[in-house]
Amino acid sequence: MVRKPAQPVAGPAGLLNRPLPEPPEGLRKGPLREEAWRSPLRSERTAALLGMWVGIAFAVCFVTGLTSHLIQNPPGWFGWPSRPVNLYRFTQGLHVTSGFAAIPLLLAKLWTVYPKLFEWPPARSVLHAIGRLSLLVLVGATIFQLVTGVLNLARWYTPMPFFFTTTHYWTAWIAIGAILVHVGSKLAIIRVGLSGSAAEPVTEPDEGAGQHEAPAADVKPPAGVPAGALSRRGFLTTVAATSGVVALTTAGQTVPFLSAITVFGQRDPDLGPQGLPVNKSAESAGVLETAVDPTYRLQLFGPRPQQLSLAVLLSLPQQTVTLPITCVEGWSATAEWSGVRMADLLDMMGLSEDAEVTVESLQESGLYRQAVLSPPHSRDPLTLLALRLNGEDLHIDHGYPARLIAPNRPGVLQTKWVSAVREL
Ligand code: HEM
Ligand SMILES: Nc1nc2c(c(=O)[nH]1)N[C@H]1C(S)=C(S)[C@@H](COP(=O)(O)O)O[C@H]1N2
Ligand SMILES: [Mo]
Repeated sequence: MVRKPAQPVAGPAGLLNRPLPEPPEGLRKGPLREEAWRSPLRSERTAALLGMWVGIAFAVCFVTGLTSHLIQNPPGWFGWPSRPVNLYRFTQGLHVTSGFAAIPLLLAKLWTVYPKLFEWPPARSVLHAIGRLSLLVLVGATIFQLVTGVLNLARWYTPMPFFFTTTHYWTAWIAIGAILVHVGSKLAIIRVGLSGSAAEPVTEPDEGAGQHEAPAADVKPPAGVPAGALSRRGFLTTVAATSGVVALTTAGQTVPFLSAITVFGQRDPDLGPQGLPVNKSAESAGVLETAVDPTYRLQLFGPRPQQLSLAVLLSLPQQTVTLPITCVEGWSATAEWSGVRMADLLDMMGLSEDAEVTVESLQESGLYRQAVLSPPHSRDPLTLLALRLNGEDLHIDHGYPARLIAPNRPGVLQTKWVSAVREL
């Protein structure tokens, strides 16, 4: 394919655009040979279609992940409702499921485009070199998101010498930014690729849209490709099916009727004491003794401070609600909880309807030893200081003697082994 050299332009842009000297042809060996990559599966159409699928999966991950971030770190303008009770279960289940589904899509996309690593000449101009280097950010950030997400779900924290949530959050912005820049710079090729007319592998235009060559009309595999080899449609169908199977076998950790085929979900939603999984055990939280101490008192700090023993808590009006525990890691399970309405406790403390409190744990250290509870969750009649689970006293791993359970709220904010409720 003959390329027109870039037109020289004056000024700094001209410098960036100035053609670089061609490297010696003698270096064109192995993967750098002109005919090294000839699979007809690697067309612009496959690249564009796969790119679109990866883009959709990443967009879903970004929006749902950002939602989870905002719920946990709410700025003033952000409000998260307490109903429907399963909304966060849906958004975070979708986050993890679409993230897993993106893995085969991204791998296939990288496979279709990686011969570009061996593009000749490696850099036509400084601008071209910068453009190619920027792809490192795109590929690096997207792979990083999927790898750290999977490591976190597998609870394999050791290979991550950083705090997962913060790093995953900032890299999400880099990944989404890099995707947008990439889509913007490839818009012309994407349009042709998705229009369905680009039958032949076509080399991308050097600069801008206008000079794109008309795609060849007939699809003939290039010389050397055996007849009967995987067709483009077969390739795309295989990739889509793989992605679908991964999604279905991940979603079972949160969609009950799929739980029998869970492979990638890290939790069986039915497994654990009282039929509910446990993330942080009483032992690892260091509360094995304090949680069963008979001198336990729930401390209420507000206009009317008080201390309530477990017996007193059990003598207050008890409510029973059916609510899910929804871990940020994507698993969730519904259970029946009984205990004292949080609104009743806040009234006893003399707090107004719009008061905010922190719910604190006997656990002395750790990120999730306390959580802020604000309206609408604090006043929702479904929000309980739960004392019983599925008809039994709370198991110590589920937060005995008392734990917070509120509708439509991430698991990390459902404090176990509650020791105090404090006006903020
Ligand atoms: C296999 C793929 C993925 C998995 C398993 C995964 C898993 C997770 C998990 C477990 C969390 C909750 C962290 C916490 O609250 O402690 C999370 C949060 C998040 N994820 Fe992902 N993720 C994946 C892919 C992605 C992708 C592709 C993006 C965006 C491009 C993304 C963006 C986010 C964001 C913005 C958050 C919020 C972080 C925060 O709360 O500060 N994730 N993800
Ligand atoms: N005090 C305390 N409460 C906690 C945690 C914790 O680490 N410490 N982990 C939270 C997380 S991440 C989840 S998913 C839920 C799980 O509740 P379960 O163990 O009863 O299923 O508890 C939450 N409550
Ligand atoms: Mo969790």
